[in-house]
Amino acid sequence: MNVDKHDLLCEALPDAFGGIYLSQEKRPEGMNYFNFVVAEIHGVRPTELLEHQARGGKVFGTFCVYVPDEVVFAAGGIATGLCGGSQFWVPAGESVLPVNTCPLIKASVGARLDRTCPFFRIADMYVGETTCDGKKKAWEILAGEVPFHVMDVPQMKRPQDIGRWADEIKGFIKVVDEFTGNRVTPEALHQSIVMLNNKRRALKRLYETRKADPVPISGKDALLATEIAFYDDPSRFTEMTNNLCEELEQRVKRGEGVFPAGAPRIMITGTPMAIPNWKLHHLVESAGAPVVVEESCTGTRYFEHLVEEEPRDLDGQIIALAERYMKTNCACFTPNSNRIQDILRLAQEYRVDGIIDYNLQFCGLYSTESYLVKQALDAQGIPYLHIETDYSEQDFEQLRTRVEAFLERLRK
Ligand code: BJ8
Repeated sequence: MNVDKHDLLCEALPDAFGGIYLSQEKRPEGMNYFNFVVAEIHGVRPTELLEHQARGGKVFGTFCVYVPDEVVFAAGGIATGLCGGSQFWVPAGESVLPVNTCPLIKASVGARLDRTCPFFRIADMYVGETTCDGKKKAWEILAGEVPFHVMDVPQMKRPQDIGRWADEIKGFIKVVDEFTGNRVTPEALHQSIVMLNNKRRALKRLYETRKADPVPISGKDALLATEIAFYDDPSRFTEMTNNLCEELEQRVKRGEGVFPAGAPRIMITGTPMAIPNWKLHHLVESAGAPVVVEESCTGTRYFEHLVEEEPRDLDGQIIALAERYMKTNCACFTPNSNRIQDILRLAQEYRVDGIIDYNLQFCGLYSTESYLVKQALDAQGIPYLHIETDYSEQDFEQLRTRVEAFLERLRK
C-alpha cells in the first residue's frame, strides 16, 4: 500500500460523505449501519478479509454482476466487488490506458496500480469478464499484477449461448476448486445459492418500499446500500438491510417520507455507479426530486432474479446459475430488447414521472443503446433526459442546469 497517498484518499471521504449523505433530513435510523460501513470502509471489512486469509481462505475480486459469487463462497472463499467509482484513481488508470476509456475501467485499473485501495491489494485472484472491449484489454494489464481469470460472457441469449455460459461456470468451478484447494460440493453450492438469494430478497424488499409516495428513503441512501452489497459480508448485509426495511415499512404505513408526496419521481437507467459515485443522485435529489429506482447493475439488475434452489446436483445447479445470470440485461448483448421492456415495466411499477439515462463517458454500449431507450420512452410519452458524464466535478454546474430544467418540465 502507498500509505501517504492512501491517507489523501481517506481525508477526502468524510467531507464528501458528510455533505452528500449526513446533511439529508429524516434519514432512517437503519442507515446508521451503512454510515458505519462507509466510515470504516478501509477498516472493518479489509480486516475481515485479512483474517480470512490468515485462516487459509482466499479472496476473489470481481468487476461485474455476471460473475457467480455463489461458486466462490461454496469453495470457502470470499467474493468482493472491485469496481472503482472514484475520480481519485482515474489518473493512475490513464497512465496505462487510453484517456478515452470509460472512467469505471480507468478507476479500477488505477486503484490497483496506485496501491491505495486495500480491497484491490488484498484480493488473491481477480475475476474479469468479456462484457466490453475496454474491460477485456484492461484485464491483460491487470493480469501482469495479480492471478486473473476471465469468464467469456456470450454476446447473445440463444439456447446455445446459455449452454456456453453453463460451460463457463463449470470451468470457473474448476479454477476456484484448484485455487482454494477446496472442492465445490452440491451441498456447499446449495448453501451459497440460498445465502445470496436471501441478499437479493432483502434488496428487493428495500426497493419495494420505494414504490410508496411519499418515498420513505432517499435514492442516495438506497444506492449506498446497494453499493455496499457488493463487498459486505452477505449474511450480515441481509440482516441489516432487513432491519432497515422493517423501519421503512412502518414509515410507509404511517405515510412518512423523505420528500413531499407528489414530488416528481425519477428513475435512473444505464451504467452502474460504483462507490463513491453519488454525483447524479445528489444532483437530482438536491433539486427536490427523489430517485425511486435504478435500472442498473447497482440497482434492479443486481437482485431481480433468484437462482432456482431446487436442484441439488452440481449439473442442475450449474444450469440454474447459468439461467439466472443470463437474465441480466446488459448492453453488451444483442439484441437487448428485454432491458427496454424492464425500463417500461419499472416505470409503471415505481410510478415514475421521468427517466434519466445515465452513461459513463466513452461507454459505447450504453450510449448506443440509448437511441432505442429514447425511442421506446418517446412512444410511451415518458419524459427522458440523456446524461453522459465521468467521475470529475467539472461538469457539475452544467449538469445541475440540465437536471433542473428537466425537473421543471415534469412539474408543469
Ligand atoms: S453486466 S453493465 S456490471 S458489464 S460502463 S466498463 S460496459 S465501458 S460496467 Fe457492467 Fe457487467 Fe454489463 Fe453490469 Fe464497459 Fe460500459 Fe464502462 Fe461498463
